[in-house]
Amino acid sequence: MKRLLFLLLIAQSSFAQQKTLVLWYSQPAKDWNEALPIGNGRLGAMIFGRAGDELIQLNEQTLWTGGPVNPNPNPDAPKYLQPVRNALFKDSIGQAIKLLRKMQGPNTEMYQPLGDIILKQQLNGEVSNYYRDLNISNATATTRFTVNGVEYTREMFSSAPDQVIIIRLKASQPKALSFSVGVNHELKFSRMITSDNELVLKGKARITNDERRNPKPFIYEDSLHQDGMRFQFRIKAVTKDGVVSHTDSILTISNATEVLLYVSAATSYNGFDKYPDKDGKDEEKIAKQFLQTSLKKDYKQLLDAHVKDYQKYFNRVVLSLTDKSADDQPTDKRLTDYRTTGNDPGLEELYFQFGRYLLISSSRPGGIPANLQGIWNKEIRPSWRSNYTTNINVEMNYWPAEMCNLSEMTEPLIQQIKRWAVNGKATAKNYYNMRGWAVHHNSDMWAQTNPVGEGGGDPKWANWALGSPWLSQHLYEHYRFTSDKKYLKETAYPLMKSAAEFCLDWLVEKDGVLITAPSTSPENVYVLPNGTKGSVTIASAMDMEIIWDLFTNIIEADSILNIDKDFAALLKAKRAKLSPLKIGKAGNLIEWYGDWKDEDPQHRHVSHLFALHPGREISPLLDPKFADACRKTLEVRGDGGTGWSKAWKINFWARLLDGDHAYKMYQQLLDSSTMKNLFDSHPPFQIDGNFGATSGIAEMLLQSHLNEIQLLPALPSKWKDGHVRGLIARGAFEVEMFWKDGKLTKAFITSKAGNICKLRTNQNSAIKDIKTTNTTAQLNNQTQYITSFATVAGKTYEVVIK
Ligand code: FUC
Repeated sequence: MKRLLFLLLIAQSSFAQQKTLVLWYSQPAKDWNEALPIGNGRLGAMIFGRAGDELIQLNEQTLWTGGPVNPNPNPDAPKYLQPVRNALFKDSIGQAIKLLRKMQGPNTEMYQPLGDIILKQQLNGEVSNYYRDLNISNATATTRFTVNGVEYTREMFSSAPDQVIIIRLKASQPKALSFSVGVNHELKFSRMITSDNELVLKGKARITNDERRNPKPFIYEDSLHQDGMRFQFRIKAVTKDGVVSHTDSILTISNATEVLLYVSAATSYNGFDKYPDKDGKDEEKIAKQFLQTSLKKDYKQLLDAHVKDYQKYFNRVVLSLTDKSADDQPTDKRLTDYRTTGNDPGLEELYFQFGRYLLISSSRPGGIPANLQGIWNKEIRPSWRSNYTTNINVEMNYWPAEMCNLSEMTEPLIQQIKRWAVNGKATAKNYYNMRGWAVHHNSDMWAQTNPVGEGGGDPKWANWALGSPWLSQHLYEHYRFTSDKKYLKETAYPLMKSAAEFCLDWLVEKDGVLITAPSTSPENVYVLPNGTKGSVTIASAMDMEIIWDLFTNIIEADSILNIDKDFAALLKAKRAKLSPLKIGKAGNLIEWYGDWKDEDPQHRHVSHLFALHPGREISPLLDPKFADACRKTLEVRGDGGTGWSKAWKINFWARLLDGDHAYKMYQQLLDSSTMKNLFDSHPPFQIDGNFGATSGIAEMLLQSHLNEIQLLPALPSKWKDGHVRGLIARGAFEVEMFWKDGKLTKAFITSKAGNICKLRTNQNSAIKDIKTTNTTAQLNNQTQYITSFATVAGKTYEVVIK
């Protein structure tokens, strides 16, 4: 039996270098799913890397159709709530669905592309030595090729400090570079060259995306209300030795050795409650300003500032699963090989870090949250509007943020939650005559909160009403990871309390327990014993679990803040009365109010396992009975599903402490739900799966949801030796771990807030022989914890294991 010796030492962690992590290809992108994404949170681009006819597709995060929401689009809605409940209590499911449709409102708006840049380069000969990459260690993309003995190089990045996209084109021989720059868009736009030789594209988003009511031609203006969002981007070419000329809408650069293209962009977005046209910002002024300021800097200054800014975030986490990476092979080949060999730990590291890259590139403080596609979308009618789906997808986007040391990137979500709380208060009042704030399953940049569907949506998604308690989990998690009490008191708590007020009003008592009605288990369908199929019911397990989670977080928050004893006591009483979780005949966790069958037993949503992840109500360490029921549920659900579904299953299995099954799900994701550019595929591209997988990998290595730090809780046997640095545990601890032959060999814990540290390793059977040299360390429970000890903020503690 291994003896574990815990030494409380103040020690320096070994600062292993970040690896150079690169996605690279030996041919240009054939389509968008092979193009490579760059972004600074606000400005994104997909780079195709074509030699003679380059396409760079642009996005700006705030370019959406529509404008501020109508807070009361369906004044009749409240009158249907009681009849819906009556119908549900009588098992008249069809009637309940009919009535629920009458409680729906407008659909959300859509995220829009900013436009295209087309670079046409004169190439007098065959292209050879072709190479393109995305280096996620410094967030730059390069395309390189040779024609007639001249090597051409294009480097691109999207700078957060300077708020511009920079493209540098170079030739290896003097004056061998000649190309034109054009722009294009599918929406209404104009293009021009200014007197300063700036190429400008100006456009307008549609005022409504409602294709049924407003078929083509698109509606850009609405004389009664408002006009659509204005947008523009501007391109300036700077060259020392080339000649810049132009037609009326194309820039031409001739005989240059090196050219810098500065690209700036802005929209008139001025906040979720301002009309984007009449009350909009002066997008021209903003775009010009970004351009003018960056034009004062040369390439090196811009690049240095960009890399420094990016690496400040990216380099915080290092993951090493192998010394030998197959990075001499192109990424698409590695992916194909992986599908047959199942063996490329370097690719597994790359994909994990790619999720962190995508979050840094699509969610920056001051912006709005990463949407269904982050910030990368080329369609004017994107799938699912490229909006926010709150019954899993937008939350999944933010699962890795805190654990993977990108806490700042949650700021856009927290700000958006404040907006949801504003609109959601109107929705709770106007739709249900209830307190607090309500968010339904679909939303957008304008923070829409009403049930969507326009009377025709299926209530199994459209009428799901528990967005506010789920989103509130992120408010509290931000506190749990940072220990920022001021934030908890001033920002999180009031929003959480208001969400709880909605839940209190939403709950109804039936047969001595508190239930929800209407209720769905997104977006699944049950089959009653008599064969009746339905999606709407009462008290789905997920509803109960989400409400349990919020109430528990508030009770815990109150024990920290000590400001709201009565409310905490009320929630304790209500929590005790919530319709309980049940285990079914097949040993599974029951999804519905009754032990009913699923129409599709392999349905992609596994909503009723919310309590296992991202919740904390069920754990093998708390009650193996319920954990076993979750395992059974997952076995029946199977290992398939869409990209995000597989990603969620990595997290579930990790929380069940089954590293090998978690790893199996990771392999499945790379096998069948990953595109050549490593974007997650639903299909089509959905970024949630990328983020969910990054979170799942972190959960395999470190867990802390039970207010203790579990080191390597679900390490797969395949990852025999490894090292990870920079993961964050709740309680504000930064963790570094080394392992060999599947056993933890050493760890460093840096305390950021001076909290008590409780530790558990993955060899949890052998905790008999604890020795500690530190007198303040206290052993809580020999069979449960290795140890628990007081820490000092800013100090690093070394865990020595013999
Ligand atoms: C939910 C999921 C779908 C898709 C959509 C964006 O409705 O059920 O699979 O991910 O969100």
